[in-house]
Amino acid sequence: MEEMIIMTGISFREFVQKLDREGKLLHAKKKLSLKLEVASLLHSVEPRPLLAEVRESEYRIVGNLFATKELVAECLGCRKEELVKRMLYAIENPSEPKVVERSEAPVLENTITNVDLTKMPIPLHLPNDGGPYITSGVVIANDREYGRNLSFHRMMVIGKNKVVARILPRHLNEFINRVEANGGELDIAIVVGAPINVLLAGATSVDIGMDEMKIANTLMPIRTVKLDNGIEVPADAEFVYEGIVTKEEENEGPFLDLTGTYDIVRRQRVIEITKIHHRDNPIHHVLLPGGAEHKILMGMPREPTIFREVNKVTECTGVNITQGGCSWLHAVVGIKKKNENDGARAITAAFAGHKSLKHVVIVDDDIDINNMEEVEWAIATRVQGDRDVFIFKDQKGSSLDPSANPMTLATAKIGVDATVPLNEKKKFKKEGYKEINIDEYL
Ligand SMILES: Cc1cc2nc3c(=O)[nH]c(=O)nc-3n(C[C@H](O)[C@H](O)[C@H](O)COP(=O)(O)O)c2cc1C
Ligand SMILES: [Mn+2]
Repeated sequence: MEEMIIMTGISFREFVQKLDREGKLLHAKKKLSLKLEVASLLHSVEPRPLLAEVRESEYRIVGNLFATKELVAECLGCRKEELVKRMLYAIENPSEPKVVERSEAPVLENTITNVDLTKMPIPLHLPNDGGPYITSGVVIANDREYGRNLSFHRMMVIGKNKVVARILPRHLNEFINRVEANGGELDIAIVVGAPINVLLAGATSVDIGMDEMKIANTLMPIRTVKLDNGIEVPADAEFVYEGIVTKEEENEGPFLDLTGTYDIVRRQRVIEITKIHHRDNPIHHVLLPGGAEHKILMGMPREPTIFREVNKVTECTGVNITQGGCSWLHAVVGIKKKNENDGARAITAAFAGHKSLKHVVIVDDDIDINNMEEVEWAIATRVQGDRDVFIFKDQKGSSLDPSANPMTLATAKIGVDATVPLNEKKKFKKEGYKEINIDEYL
């Protein structure tokens, strides 16, 4: 594959300004309340990006900034169709970001040491939510052996300098356990208003010990700056919260998540926020829970990992994590079938490429994986249930799936092989009528 290197990355702020120049950024004409109004307006204008001032904070908010793949592609300076390959290239070719001096880092233009989260533009999204939530925060943490890790964690504000964070048993959780086993506490930095490469890398699942910031840097070059706690953060971010993961636990939730249904309340770790750094005139990034932007950031980074696994067993032509499947539970995978069992092998590989995937449909490359009517047509005309549907019982599923067991995550998974048997290609060809100029006839 050809090398894909761009020299300069675009910061969160520069992208907001670019969209504004192009007339693609909506401006709310009056100040919004953080209580429900911000969320309601973001929802109403989806997927158009919106900038607004808020009543309860001096800082502005922006949302729906990356609510479509087109917006993501525009920010990365590529075509929508190139995104999966761009991300795969970044995963396979991580590179070291440039570290700059503090004086060169806009994010350090201002530092608040007397933290008061009630003054921050953190919205209450729905009346039944457990509290206001930071939704766009990418947590950066260091481990002595594993190095750096990036991951998203929603955070519910529970005090002036305290949040309770949803931390699934993945890498950050492992870092916490490791430092606590040695009697320490984990320092973290939470980035809000992170550039698109950091957002995508933060949502990418790679092996522990792989530094997602290096993936971000290959996706688009980034400058970082070192904080007092030793953590390097994007130098051009809007906000960075410094924090410590305490041993205290509190109720986290209820929270309306990706699926549009309520996630349960759980005992989760409390994070103490010790400092807030921000650029001049900063903009807080709001990721509307269950909204289009949330879906894009969740689903997109799973497409390259599925692509990679499927490509190991047969030629993969594309992956679509579908919006209707909450951009998490469903995928359509295109293959160039060469062996009769390629469809079945692709199903197993797709599940390996995204552990939370529940249903997957494999199609031939004559089907447009982004057109769900075509995918359904393939299921309708090419599938025999007793031959092509594979059911896997008692699998580990997603904590976001309300139909899975919320404690054990037990779920069934289904793979549908909607590809055509190799020797019957002709029978399944989609025939078309001849194009005609109707003006000659009517
Ligand atoms: C918008 C968004 C919100 C997320 N919220 C959470 C969360 O609250 N808790 C969590 O554990 N993972 C959350 N994730 C998923 C993790 O970021 C993702 O699984 C990541 O790969 C974990 O990093 P790790 O592989 O380094 O552990 C979220 C992802 C996105 C894109
Ligand atoms: Mn990781």
